[in-house]
Amino acid sequence: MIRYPYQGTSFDDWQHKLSSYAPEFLLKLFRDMLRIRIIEEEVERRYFQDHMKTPIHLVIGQEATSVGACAAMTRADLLYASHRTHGNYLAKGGDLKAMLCEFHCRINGCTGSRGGSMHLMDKSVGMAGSSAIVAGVVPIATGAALAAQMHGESYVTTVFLGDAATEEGAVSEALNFAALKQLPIVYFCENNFYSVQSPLVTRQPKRELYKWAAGYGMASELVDGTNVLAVYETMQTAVARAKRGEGPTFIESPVYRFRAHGGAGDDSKTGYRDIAEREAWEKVCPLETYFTFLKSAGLIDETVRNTMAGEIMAETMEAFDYALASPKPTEADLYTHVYAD
Ligand SMILES: Cc1ncc(C[n+]2csc(CCOP(=O)(O)OP(=O)(O)O)c2C)c(N)n1
Repeated sequence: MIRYPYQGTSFDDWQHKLSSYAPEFLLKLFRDMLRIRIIEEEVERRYFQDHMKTPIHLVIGQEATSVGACAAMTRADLLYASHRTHGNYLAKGGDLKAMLCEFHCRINGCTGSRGGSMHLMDKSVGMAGSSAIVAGVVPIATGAALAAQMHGESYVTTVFLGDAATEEGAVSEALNFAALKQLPIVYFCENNFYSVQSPLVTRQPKRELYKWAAGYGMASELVDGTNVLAVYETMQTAVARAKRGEGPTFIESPVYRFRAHGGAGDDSKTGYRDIAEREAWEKVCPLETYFTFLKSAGLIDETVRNTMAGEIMAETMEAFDYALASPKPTEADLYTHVYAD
Protein backbone atom coordinates (compact mmCIF):
# COMPACT_ATOMS: atom_id res chain seq x y z
CA MET A 1 0.00 0.00 0.00
CA ILE A 2 1.08 3.49 -0.75
CA ARG A 3 1.94 5.68 2.25
CA TYR A 4 -0.04 8.60 0.94
CA PRO A 5 0.52 11.54 0.91
CA TYR A 6 4.21 10.84 1.13
CA GLN A 7 6.40 8.27 -0.51
CA GLY A 8 5.33 4.96 -1.97
CA THR A 9 6.73 1.64 -0.86
CA SER A 10 8.28 1.12 -4.26
CA PHE A 11 9.00 -2.60 -4.87
CA ASP A 12 8.05 -4.17 -1.54
CA ASP A 13 5.92 -7.25 -2.33
CA TRP A 14 6.52 -7.18 -6.09
CA GLN A 15 8.78 -10.24 -6.45
CA HIS A 16 5.86 -12.50 -7.33
CA LYS A 17 5.08 -10.34 -10.38
CA LEU A 18 8.47 -10.87 -12.00
CA SER A 19 7.54 -14.04 -13.85
CA SER A 20 4.71 -12.29 -15.69
CA TYR A 21 7.16 -10.02 -17.53
CA ALA A 22 9.75 -10.71 -20.21
CA PRO A 23 13.25 -9.85 -18.91
CA GLU A 24 13.87 -7.70 -22.01
CA PHE A 25 10.84 -5.57 -21.19
CA LEU A 26 11.92 -5.14 -17.56
CA LEU A 27 15.41 -4.10 -18.65
CA LYS A 28 14.07 -1.72 -21.27
CA LEU A 29 12.10 0.13 -18.60
CA PHE A 30 15.28 0.47 -16.55
CA ARG A 31 17.30 1.66 -19.53
CA ASP A 32 14.65 4.22 -20.47
CA MET A 33 14.66 5.64 -16.93
CA LEU A 34 18.45 5.64 -16.76
CA ARG A 35 18.56 7.42 -20.12
CA ILE A 36 16.31 10.22 -18.90
CA ARG A 37 18.33 10.52 -15.68
CA ILE A 38 21.70 10.73 -17.49
CA ILE A 39 20.45 13.18 -20.11
CA GLU A 40 18.91 15.38 -17.42
CA GLU A 41 22.09 15.35 -15.32
CA GLU A 42 24.11 16.39 -18.35
CA VAL A 43 21.62 19.16 -19.17
CA GLU A 44 21.93 20.31 -15.57
CA ARG A 45 25.75 20.14 -15.59
CA ARG A 46 25.93 22.31 -18.70
CA TYR A 47 23.12 24.70 -17.88
CA PHE A 48 25.34 27.34 -16.26
CA GLN A 49 27.52 27.49 -19.37
CA ASP A 50 24.61 29.51 -20.74
CA HIS A 51 24.54 27.95 -24.19
CA MET A 52 21.04 26.72 -23.44
CA LYS A 53 18.75 29.67 -23.81
CA THR A 54 15.47 28.31 -22.52
CA PRO A 55 14.16 27.74 -19.01
CA ILE A 56 14.35 24.09 -17.96
CA HIS A 57 12.24 22.01 -15.56
CA LEU A 58 14.15 18.86 -14.71
CA VAL A 59 12.34 15.58 -14.07
CA ILE A 60 15.10 13.95 -12.02
CA GLY A 61 13.21 11.80 -9.49
CA GLN A 62 10.08 11.57 -11.64
CA GLU A 63 11.34 9.22 -14.38
CA ALA A 64 9.07 6.26 -13.53
CA THR A 65 5.86 8.08 -14.39
CA SER A 66 6.85 8.99 -17.94
CA VAL A 67 8.47 5.63 -18.67
CA GLY A 68 5.74 3.49 -17.07
CA ALA A 69 2.93 5.45 -18.71
CA CYS A 70 4.48 5.54 -22.18
CA ALA A 71 5.20 1.79 -22.05
CA ALA A 72 1.44 1.26 -21.95
CA MET A 73 0.82 3.49 -24.98
CA THR A 74 1.31 2.82 -28.68
CA ARG A 75 3.03 5.27 -30.98
CA ALA A 76 -0.39 6.24 -32.38
CA ASP A 77 -1.72 7.15 -28.93
CA LEU A 78 -1.36 10.85 -28.20
CA LEU A 79 0.53 12.40 -25.30
CA TYR A 80 0.14 15.97 -24.12
CA ALA A 81 2.27 17.37 -21.33
CA SER A 82 3.05 20.35 -19.13
CA HIS A 83 6.15 22.53 -18.74
CA ARG A 84 7.99 19.61 -17.01
CA THR A 85 8.07 17.64 -20.20
CA HIS A 86 11.57 16.34 -21.03
CA GLY A 87 10.79 12.88 -19.61
CA ASN A 88 7.45 12.69 -21.40
CA TYR A 89 9.02 13.60 -24.74
CA LEU A 90 11.91 11.14 -24.44
CA ALA A 91 9.75 8.28 -23.12
CA LYS A 92 7.27 8.77 -25.98
CA GLY A 93 10.10 8.33 -28.46
CA GLY A 94 10.96 11.96 -29.15
CA ASP A 95 14.30 12.64 -30.81
CA LEU A 96 17.07 13.62 -28.35
CA LYS A 97 18.97 15.73 -30.88
CA ALA A 98 15.81 17.66 -31.74
CA MET A 99 15.14 18.22 -28.02
CA LEU A 100 18.63 19.56 -27.35
CA CYS A 101 18.42 21.78 -30.45
CA GLU A 102 15.25 23.20 -28.92
CA PHE A 103 17.10 23.89 -25.63
CA HIS A 104 19.83 25.69 -27.60
CA CYS A 105 17.40 27.60 -29.87
CA ARG A 106 18.61 25.89 -33.02
CA ILE A 107 16.68 25.52 -36.21
CA ASN A 108 16.81 21.70 -36.08
CA GLY A 109 14.73 21.68 -32.91
CA CYS A 110 11.51 19.71 -32.89
CA THR A 111 9.54 22.96 -33.18
CA GLY A 112 12.17 24.77 -35.24
CA SER A 113 13.40 26.54 -32.07
CA ARG A 114 10.06 28.22 -31.43
CA GLY A 115 9.14 26.16 -28.40
CA GLY A 116 12.11 25.79 -26.11
CA SER A 117 12.08 23.13 -23.42
CA MET A 118 8.45 23.66 -22.40
CA HIS A 119 6.82 23.19 -25.80
CA LEU A 120 8.20 19.90 -27.06
CA MET A 121 6.25 18.04 -29.70
CA ASP A 122 6.81 15.42 -32.35
CA LYS A 123 3.74 14.28 -34.20
CA SER A 124 5.57 11.32 -35.73
CA VAL A 125 5.75 9.61 -32.32
CA GLY A 126 2.44 10.89 -30.93
CA MET A 127 4.01 13.59 -28.76
CA ALA A 128 1.16 15.95 -29.46
CA GLY A 129 2.27 19.01 -27.54
CA SER A 130 3.19 20.58 -24.24
CA SER A 131 2.65 24.01 -22.79
CA ALA A 132 4.09 26.41 -20.22
CA ILE A 133 0.60 27.53 -19.28
CA VAL A 134 -0.30 25.44 -16.25
CA ALA A 135 -3.27 23.24 -17.26
CA GLY A 136 -3.20 24.82 -20.73
CA VAL A 137 -3.00 21.49 -22.56
CA VAL A 138 -5.71 19.76 -20.52
CA PRO A 139 -8.68 21.14 -22.51
CA ILE A 140 -6.70 20.74 -25.74
CA ALA A 141 -6.06 17.07 -24.98
CA THR A 142 -9.72 16.66 -24.10
CA GLY A 143 -10.56 18.08 -27.53
CA ALA A 144 -8.21 15.55 -29.15
CA ALA A 145 -10.08 12.78 -27.32
CA LEU A 146 -13.40 14.20 -28.51
CA ALA A 147 -12.05 14.21 -32.08
CA ALA A 148 -11.07 10.53 -31.75
CA GLN A 149 -14.55 9.68 -30.55
CA MET A 150 -16.31 11.72 -33.26
CA HIS A 151 -14.16 10.34 -36.09
CA GLY A 152 -14.13 6.76 -34.85
CA GLU A 153 -10.35 6.79 -34.39
CA SER A 154 -8.81 4.21 -32.08
CA TYR A 155 -6.06 6.31 -30.46
CA VAL A 156 -6.19 7.10 -26.77
CA THR A 157 -5.09 10.51 -25.52
CA THR A 158 -3.10 10.91 -22.30
CA VAL A 159 -2.36 14.25 -20.71
CA PHE A 160 0.21 14.77 -17.95
CA LEU A 161 -0.58 17.47 -15.43
CA GLY A 162 0.90 18.56 -12.11
CA ASP A 163 -0.94 18.87 -8.80
CA ALA A 164 -1.13 22.66 -9.24
CA ALA A 165 -2.98 22.22 -12.51
CA THR A 166 -5.89 20.66 -10.61
CA GLU A 167 -6.48 24.13 -9.13
CA GLU A 168 -7.23 25.59 -12.57
CA GLY A 169 -10.85 25.92 -13.66
CA ALA A 170 -10.00 24.55 -17.09
CA VAL A 171 -9.22 21.16 -15.53
CA SER A 172 -12.58 20.99 -13.76
CA GLU A 173 -14.34 21.83 -17.02
CA ALA A 174 -12.32 19.22 -18.93
CA LEU A 175 -12.95 16.44 -16.38
CA ASN A 176 -16.66 17.20 -16.34
CA PHE A 177 -16.86 17.18 -20.14
CA ALA A 178 -14.78 14.01 -20.54
CA ALA A 179 -16.93 12.16 -18.01
CA LEU A 180 -20.13 13.41 -19.64
CA LYS A 181 -19.04 12.30 -23.11
CA GLN A 182 -17.16 9.19 -21.92
CA LEU A 183 -14.08 10.31 -23.84
CA PRO A 184 -11.09 8.04 -24.49
CA ILE A 185 -8.60 9.95 -22.35
CA VAL A 186 -6.31 9.46 -19.37
CA TYR A 187 -5.57 12.38 -17.05
CA PHE A 188 -2.20 11.52 -15.51
CA CYS A 189 -1.54 13.73 -12.49
CA GLU A 190 2.03 13.72 -11.20
CA ASN A 191 1.53 14.94 -7.68
CA ASN A 192 4.92 16.18 -6.50
CA PHE A 193 3.24 18.16 -3.71
CA TYR A 194 4.61 21.59 -4.71
CA SER A 195 3.60 24.40 -7.01
CA VAL A 196 6.96 26.10 -7.46
CA GLN A 197 7.66 26.52 -3.71
CA SER A 198 4.09 26.38 -2.34
CA PRO A 199 3.21 23.08 -0.67
CA LEU A 200 -0.05 21.40 -1.56
CA VAL A 201 -1.27 21.66 2.04
CA THR A 202 -1.26 25.47 1.81
CA ARG A 203 -3.18 25.47 -1.48
CA GLN A 204 -5.88 22.85 -1.22
CA PRO A 205 -8.14 21.49 1.50
CA LYS A 206 -7.10 18.18 3.04
CA ARG A 207 -8.21 15.68 0.44
CA GLU A 208 -6.84 13.11 -1.93
CA LEU A 209 -6.73 14.25 -5.52
CA TYR A 210 -7.82 10.93 -6.99
CA LYS A 211 -10.94 11.01 -4.80
CA TRP A 212 -11.61 14.58 -5.86
CA ALA A 213 -11.38 13.52 -9.52
CA ALA A 214 -13.69 10.56 -8.91
CA GLY A 215 -16.30 13.15 -7.95
CA TYR A 216 -16.54 14.12 -11.62
CA GLY A 217 -17.92 10.68 -12.34
CA MET A 218 -14.92 8.91 -13.79
CA ALA A 219 -12.66 6.00 -12.88
CA SER A 220 -9.88 7.26 -10.67
CA GLU A 221 -6.77 5.52 -9.37
CA LEU A 222 -3.89 6.20 -7.00
CA VAL A 223 -0.58 4.65 -8.04
CA ASP A 224 2.91 4.76 -6.57
CA GLY A 225 4.83 7.06 -8.94
CA THR A 226 8.17 5.64 -7.77
CA ASN A 227 7.30 2.16 -9.04
CA VAL A 228 7.59 1.97 -12.82
CA LEU A 229 5.75 -1.37 -13.01
CA ALA A 230 2.85 -0.14 -10.89
CA VAL A 231 2.55 2.90 -13.17
CA TYR A 232 2.67 0.67 -16.25
CA GLU A 233 -0.06 -1.65 -14.97
CA THR A 234 -2.35 1.19 -13.91
CA MET A 235 -1.89 2.89 -17.27
CA GLN A 236 -2.57 -0.36 -19.11
CA THR A 237 -5.92 -0.65 -17.33
CA ALA A 238 -6.79 2.97 -18.08
CA VAL A 239 -5.81 2.75 -21.75
CA ALA A 240 -7.77 -0.49 -22.17
CA ARG A 241 -10.81 1.15 -20.57
CA ALA A 242 -10.59 4.06 -22.99
CA LYS A 243 -10.15 1.73 -25.99
CA ARG A 244 -13.24 -0.24 -24.95
CA GLY A 245 -15.23 2.99 -25.07
CA GLU A 246 -15.73 3.00 -21.30
CA GLY A 247 -14.53 6.53 -20.80
CA PRO A 248 -11.84 8.52 -19.05
CA THR A 249 -9.57 7.69 -16.13
CA PHE A 250 -7.83 10.03 -13.72
CA ILE A 251 -4.56 8.70 -12.29
CA GLU A 252 -2.89 10.36 -9.34
CA SER A 253 0.75 9.40 -9.01
CA PRO A 254 2.72 10.75 -6.02
CA VAL A 255 6.31 11.57 -7.00
CA TYR A 256 9.08 13.89 -5.84
CA ARG A 257 11.29 16.18 -7.84
CA PHE A 258 14.88 16.00 -6.64
CA ARG A 259 15.84 19.32 -8.18
CA ALA A 260 14.64 22.92 -8.11
CA HIS A 261 11.27 23.80 -9.61
CA GLY A 262 13.06 25.42 -12.55
CA GLY A 263 16.68 25.65 -13.64
CA ALA A 264 19.58 23.57 -12.38
CA GLY A 265 20.47 22.50 -8.85
CA ASP A 266 18.49 21.96 -5.70
CA ASP A 267 16.51 24.81 -4.16
CA SER A 268 15.61 22.98 -0.91
CA LYS A 269 18.08 25.13 1.00
CA THR A 270 15.77 28.11 0.56
CA GLY A 271 13.71 26.43 3.28
CA TYR A 272 10.42 25.77 1.56
CA ARG A 273 10.75 22.03 1.88
CA ASP A 274 11.99 19.88 4.66
CA ILE A 275 15.32 18.11 4.16
CA ALA A 276 13.94 15.05 6.02
CA GLU A 277 11.05 14.86 3.54
CA ARG A 278 13.45 14.96 0.63
CA GLU A 279 15.69 12.31 2.18
CA ALA A 280 12.69 10.03 2.72
CA TRP A 281 11.89 10.27 -0.98
CA GLU A 282 15.49 9.70 -1.99
CA LYS A 283 15.21 6.33 -0.26
CA VAL A 284 12.54 5.39 -2.82
CA CYS A 285 14.31 6.89 -5.83
CA PRO A 286 12.51 5.27 -8.79
CA LEU A 287 15.75 4.42 -10.57
CA GLU A 288 17.65 2.96 -7.61
CA THR A 289 14.78 0.95 -6.16
CA TYR A 290 14.05 -0.58 -9.55
CA PHE A 291 17.76 -1.37 -10.03
CA THR A 292 17.84 -3.12 -6.64
CA PHE A 293 14.65 -5.00 -7.52
CA LEU A 294 16.04 -6.22 -10.86
CA LYS A 295 19.40 -7.02 -9.30
CA SER A 296 17.85 -9.17 -6.59
CA ALA A 297 16.12 -11.11 -9.38
CA GLY A 298 19.45 -11.66 -11.12
CA LEU A 299 18.42 -9.60 -14.15
CA ILE A 300 21.05 -6.88 -13.90
CA ASP A 301 24.27 -6.02 -12.12
CA GLU A 302 26.62 -3.05 -11.90
CA THR A 303 28.56 -4.13 -15.00
CA VAL A 304 25.44 -4.22 -17.18
CA ARG A 305 24.32 -0.90 -15.72
CA ASN A 306 27.70 0.71 -16.41
CA THR A 307 27.63 -0.51 -20.00
CA MET A 308 24.17 0.96 -20.48
CA ALA A 309 25.27 4.23 -18.88
CA GLY A 310 28.30 4.43 -21.16
CA GLU A 311 26.18 3.97 -24.27
CA ILE A 312 23.67 6.57 -23.11
CA MET A 313 26.43 9.04 -22.26
CA ALA A 314 27.97 8.60 -25.73
CA GLU A 315 24.58 9.21 -27.33
CA THR A 316 24.09 12.29 -25.12
CA MET A 317 27.50 13.79 -25.97
CA GLU A 318 26.88 13.26 -29.68
CA ALA A 319 23.48 14.94 -29.40
CA PHE A 320 24.97 17.94 -27.57
CA ASP A 321 27.68 18.27 -30.25
CA TYR A 322 24.97 18.11 -32.92
CA ALA A 323 22.88 20.79 -31.21
CA LEU A 324 25.83 23.13 -30.69
CA ALA A 325 26.85 22.75 -34.34
CA SER A 326 23.33 23.30 -35.66
CA PRO A 327 22.39 26.64 -37.22
CA LYS A 328 20.50 29.31 -35.34
CA PRO A 329 17.30 30.63 -36.86
CA THR A 330 17.60 33.64 -39.13
CA GLU A 331 15.43 36.75 -39.16
CA ALA A 332 13.55 35.31 -42.16
CA ASP A 333 12.51 32.31 -40.03
CA LEU A 334 10.49 34.73 -37.90
CA TYR A 335 8.00 34.99 -40.74
CA THR A 336 7.42 31.28 -41.34
CA HIS A 337 4.52 29.49 -39.63
CA VAL A 338 2.95 32.88 -38.93
CA TYR A 339 -0.65 33.34 -39.90
CA ALA A 340 -2.00 36.85 -40.25
CA ASP A 341 -4.53 38.56 -42.51
C1 LIG B 1 -1.79 29.59 -15.79
C2 LIG B 1 -0.46 29.68 -15.11
N1 LIG B 1 -0.38 30.12 -13.85
C3 LIG B 1 0.82 30.20 -13.23
C4 LIG B 1 1.97 29.84 -13.89
C5 LIG B 1 3.33 29.92 -13.18
N2 LIG B 1 3.77 28.56 -12.89
C6 LIG B 1 4.64 27.92 -13.68
S1 LIG B 1 4.95 26.36 -13.17
C7 LIG B 1 3.92 26.55 -11.85
C8 LIG B 1 3.72 25.41 -10.87
C9 LIG B 1 3.16 24.25 -11.52
O1 LIG B 1 3.05 23.21 -10.58
P1 LIG B 1 2.50 21.81 -11.04
O2 LIG B 1 1.42 21.98 -12.03
O3 LIG B 1 2.18 21.03 -9.81
O4 LIG B 1 3.73 21.14 -11.80
P2 LIG B 1 5.23 20.94 -11.30
O5 LIG B 1 5.97 22.19 -11.64
O6 LIG B 1 5.19 20.68 -9.84
O7 LIG B 1 5.72 19.79 -12.07
C10 LIG B 1 3.35 27.81 -11.83
C11 LIG B 1 2.40 28.26 -10.79
C12 LIG B 1 1.84 29.42 -15.23
N3 LIG B 1 2.91 29.05 -15.95
N4 LIG B 1 0.62 29.31 -15.81
